[in-house]
Amino acid sequence: MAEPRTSEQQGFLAAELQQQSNIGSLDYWIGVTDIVLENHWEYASDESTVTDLYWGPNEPDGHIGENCVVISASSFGKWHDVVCTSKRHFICEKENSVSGEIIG
Ligand SMILES: [Ca+2]
Repeated sequence: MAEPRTSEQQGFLAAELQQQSNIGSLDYWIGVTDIVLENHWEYASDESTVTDLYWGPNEPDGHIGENCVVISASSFGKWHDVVCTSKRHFICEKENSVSGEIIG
């Protein structure tokens, strides 16, 4: 799952959502959750604390009912907390085999 950890990675994902019209109206899971401790957001892959959060206006708003996060094309790539069992598209993340950097 995509886990935006820098402003560059967040910006890359947001730009991709805007540029690709076929995906431009949809939300996508990212690997961020507060399911372990309410309002403590951590990355799903390693449970490390998310220090840079990119919430949309009035988000997060779901409290204990919404513990998973989508990157929202309709909010220009900002994040929304949503119900974890809802069906969404998702973005995979893989390591760049040459540089070791995340390439999205
Ligand atoms: Ca929550």
